Amino acid sequence: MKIKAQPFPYKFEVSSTALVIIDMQRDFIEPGGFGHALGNDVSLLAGIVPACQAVLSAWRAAGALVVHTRESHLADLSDCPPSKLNRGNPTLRIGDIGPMGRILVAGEPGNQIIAELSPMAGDIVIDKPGKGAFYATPLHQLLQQAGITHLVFMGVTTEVCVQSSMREANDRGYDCLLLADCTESYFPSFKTATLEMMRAQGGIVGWTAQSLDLLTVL
Ligand code: TIU
Repeated sequence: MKIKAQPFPYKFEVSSTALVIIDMQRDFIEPGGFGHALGNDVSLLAGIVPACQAVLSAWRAAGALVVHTRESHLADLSDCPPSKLNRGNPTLRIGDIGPMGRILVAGEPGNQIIAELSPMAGDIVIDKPGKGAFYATPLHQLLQQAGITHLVFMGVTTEVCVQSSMREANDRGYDCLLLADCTESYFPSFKTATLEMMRAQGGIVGWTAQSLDLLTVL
């Protein structure tokens, strides 16, 4: 298959491509979570949910692999380095009790993927302690076992976990496509800059496309 993309058309086969949905968790999208505690206006992020749902549903119908990630830490925070725990001046720190349970801790209500994009049996779900999806996770090994060479990315936030994950994937040899209308940032200018820098220099990190261009071929 070939779809319209920047900086040039993106070619892939569904059998060797995974849809990677980064951190579409209540902790980032709903008030009272980690994103909110960091001082961000979280309302912007919910806007991409319908487009993400449309892609997820078409991707499932095509029978292709789906990966979800969650930024989450163990209850004892042994996988959260002091640099991450103490950075900045949030109202609630990682591990503190907020309105949706303990902030960014695995298993807490706020740490769950939003209901609209819930994982299903057969999906891969990765809990990751870092911003990138490959750091301290079995993701690369699982993708290799599944014969995956191409990754289509959606999720939040564009310049933090999505960008880190896509860069890690690119360095591991995956051809990566980011769906521009299925990713969002708390800072619109950062989203724009990230999309531009990923596809610059002949696709130095990968490609960007609109979800409709993918839906058309699916
Ligand atoms: N703060 C921010 O923009 N993002 C994160 O902390 N994590 C993710 O992007 N998932």
